[in-house]
Amino acid sequence: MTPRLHPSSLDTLPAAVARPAFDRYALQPGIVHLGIGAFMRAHLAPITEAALAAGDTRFGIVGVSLRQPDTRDALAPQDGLYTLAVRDADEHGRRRERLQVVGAVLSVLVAPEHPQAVLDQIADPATRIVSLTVTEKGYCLDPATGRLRRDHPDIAHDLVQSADAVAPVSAIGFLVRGLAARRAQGRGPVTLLSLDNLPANGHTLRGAVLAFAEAVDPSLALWIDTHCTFPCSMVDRIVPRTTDADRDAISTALGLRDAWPVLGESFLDWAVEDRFAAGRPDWTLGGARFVAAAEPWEHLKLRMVNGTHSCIAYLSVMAGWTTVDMAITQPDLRAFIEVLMREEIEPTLPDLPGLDLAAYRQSLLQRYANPALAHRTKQIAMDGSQKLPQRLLGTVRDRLRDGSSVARLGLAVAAWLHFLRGVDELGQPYPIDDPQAEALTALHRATIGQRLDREAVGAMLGHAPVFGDLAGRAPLVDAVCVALQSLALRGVAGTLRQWAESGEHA
Ligand code: CS2
Repeated sequence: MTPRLHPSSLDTLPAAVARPAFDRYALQPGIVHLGIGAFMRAHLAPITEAALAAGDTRFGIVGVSLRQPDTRDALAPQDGLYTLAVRDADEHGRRRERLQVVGAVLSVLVAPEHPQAVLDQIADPATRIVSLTVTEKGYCLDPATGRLRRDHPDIAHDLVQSADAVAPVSAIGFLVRGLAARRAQGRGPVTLLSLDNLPANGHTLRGAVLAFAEAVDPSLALWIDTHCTFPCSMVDRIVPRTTDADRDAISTALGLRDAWPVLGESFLDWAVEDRFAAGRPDWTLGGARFVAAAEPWEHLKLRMVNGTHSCIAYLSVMAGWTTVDMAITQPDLRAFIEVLMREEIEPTLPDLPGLDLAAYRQSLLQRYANPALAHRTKQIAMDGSQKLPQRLLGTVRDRLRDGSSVARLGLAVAAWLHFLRGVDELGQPYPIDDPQAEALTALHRATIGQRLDREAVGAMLGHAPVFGDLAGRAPLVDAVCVALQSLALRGVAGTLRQWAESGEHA
């Protein structure tokens, strides 16, 4: 049997595999990370690794899983070690892979099993940063307004907990209860760092944390506001879900069994505001950038990368294109996405001195075409209700404000609505993986599932938790209605063909 990846087996790795270049046992646990999934393990951890390798021992990472024990179960026998496989393709489409064993993660806590251990870790004097990748829905916000939903079941549960019997379930609940313990124990300041795809993610996190704290104890909210910082940041790296075939192939390449390696493209951009209450690693050593304001970069990335990603995902799931690279090799889809960026998204972007948007657009199309990633379109399609507002609807709002066309954005929104019918164009059913799935499916069935007219589309767009003030905006209703009718009549490929033939791509 292949031996397990473990600190004691590192010497047997092939020479080409990078490995921790520091004494892991000398590290302090300076970062507590909530939501230790593949995304974080493919950016924050390897970027921090570079600073640890340069001799900063303050920032070992304690990961927290808020729900499942699976990451802990995979990583504990490996003493926290795992492999990052950075995958690209050469000009012939052949996969190129660089393997790195990452040692920055010291341990993984499973919150439902040991909630007190998570709170203690947040309160620990060694903790300087609490970071989060809990996905959009993990913040329990109203997607349309970005405010904390006090009626969200997890938040409602965490708010009624009494101080002496605390077992929160939400990320916000853990943060605030952990900070309360920090204050009670007289510990110092700490930085709360969101790494999720949310607009102004630091401000959004701050708003949610303070709203929760205010409801528990206004003096705690004041303490948090005085002792904590919430830098905004933008992270960009495509991280497809690891498959069993990836596990096997990477384990074979290592000569050691890794139960949960992670994958990523070679592209990596992390722009983070330099506002840290208790120090931070020199993340520039791992390729990060410190910026005065991350918001313009978030704007760029959410609209260009995530907006087009979601558009590709919904069209592709319907058409049966299973991966992003497969989708983007369809000439009509590629042309549509390119023009969507150029004509409807880019004009809404803030000024980013030094950024060549045309080059950014081309490099993005190239990243999507990376065949070594095999990024599943269904993975991106999940949680649309939480993603659409910041990815597509902000762009729609900006364009409607100055009377510009939203025809292509309308097709992107229509693609999501079309996808909500739960069956692709080949007749294959699929589940809608979305916290609002039930309400959305019911609304779909009662409206556009019956007939595709302006009234039905208007009713669908009246779903306030997603569309907010866009409900009833005639130009959007019109654009979505035309696009939905075309998708129903011609299908995805036929609709994209028509766009191409109409000459609008010129
Ligand atoms: C994707 C993102 O799954 C999704 O919704 O759009 O995870 C995307 O791959 C990353 O944000 C890229 O930086």
